[in-house]
Amino acid sequence: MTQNKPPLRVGMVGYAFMGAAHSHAWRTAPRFFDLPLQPELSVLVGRNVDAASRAAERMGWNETATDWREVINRNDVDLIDICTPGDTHAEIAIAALEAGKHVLCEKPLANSVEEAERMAAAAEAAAQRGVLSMCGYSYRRTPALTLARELVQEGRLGTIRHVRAQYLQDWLSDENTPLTWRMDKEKAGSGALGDIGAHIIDAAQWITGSSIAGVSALMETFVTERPVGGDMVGLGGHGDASGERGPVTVDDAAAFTARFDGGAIGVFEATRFALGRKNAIRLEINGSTGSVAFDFEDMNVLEYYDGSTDSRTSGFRRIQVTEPDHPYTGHWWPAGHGLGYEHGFTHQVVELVTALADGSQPSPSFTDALQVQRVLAAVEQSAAAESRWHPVQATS
Ligand code: SOE
Repeated sequence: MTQNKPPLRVGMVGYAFMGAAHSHAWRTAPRFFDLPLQPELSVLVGRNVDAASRAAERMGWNETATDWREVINRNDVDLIDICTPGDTHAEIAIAALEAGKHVLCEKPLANSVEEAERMAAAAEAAAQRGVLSMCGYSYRRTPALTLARELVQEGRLGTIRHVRAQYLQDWLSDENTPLTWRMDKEKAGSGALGDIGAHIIDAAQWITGSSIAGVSALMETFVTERPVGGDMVGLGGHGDASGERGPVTVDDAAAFTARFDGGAIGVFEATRFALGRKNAIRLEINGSTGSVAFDFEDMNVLEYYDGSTDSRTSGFRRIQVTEPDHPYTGHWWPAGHGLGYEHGFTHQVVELVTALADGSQPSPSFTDALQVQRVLAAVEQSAAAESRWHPVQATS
């Protein structure tokens, strides 16, 4: 462990899938990056004492607590890491900021624009007191996507014309996969749209440097009832033996077109029913002088088309984003050895800790995440209105 560095004492609320990923990141970042602060896994917060203690033991936390309200007021905690379902983000984040704690909040920021606006306002007020915050859109920290943003910023793609973005999972394809909090609008805010659509909205806006200015959308819930009794992680599992089924109150899939403020047009798709696609985040961005293409299921590669080369030698190049001078990768393994899903969370910690030490605004900020929340709301409004939907008359 590195000595003589100011500690960053973390209190994390929640310990399911995201809690495990964040814990890994807090443990690992100081071992591979020379951080200005030394993260300490101080307190894991969970309502169930026994389960939280087992999780703390497994994930490397020093102690546990059952009430986040007590932890945000401790003077031996510096940052609150929120890894809970979206219905608790606003209450915890605003209280923590007002208590003077930095905040890392999982995505999406909130379950509504109203909540997100309150969170962004609290974050701006807290920043005036040197209390900073970040929203956990961790896919930005995938080296290949960071490289894509660098290429856009360097002008290598020219004027951006098209954004093609998909986030494809299939863990709900089986109609007997049981209900969990992710299928409950009260807990999750929305389904595929907010859970995974938010990621591609954030990534597309961040890479292009343009914001979505308007959408036309449709959303679908293919399976409207499921067995009760799913597990907390919410990615599958088996229902209880009762045979009882309950309502799905969120979308299974969303698709929308978008206009960007820079003039580009976009096509977005987020679904949990793309049978065979496990965690396929696919982005293709076409510009006037170049294109990039990415698939998270091949996450160490960025495809790049350089429009400036002559037609005899042109074509998409597969860039192995593992060289020492690629984003983040020089801190890990020699070229060609590759990184995984968890590295994005570690890079997220690196960016956050560096910003906190500098006193600079971490990115994405709560205001950045509010913009994503506004796109989510626009998609839901458009899908509900179906105002510009033109039915096509059947021929038979
Ligand atoms: C479930 O769809 C999920 O766990 C998302 O909530 C995460 O944000 C994504 O990284 C993996 O899939």
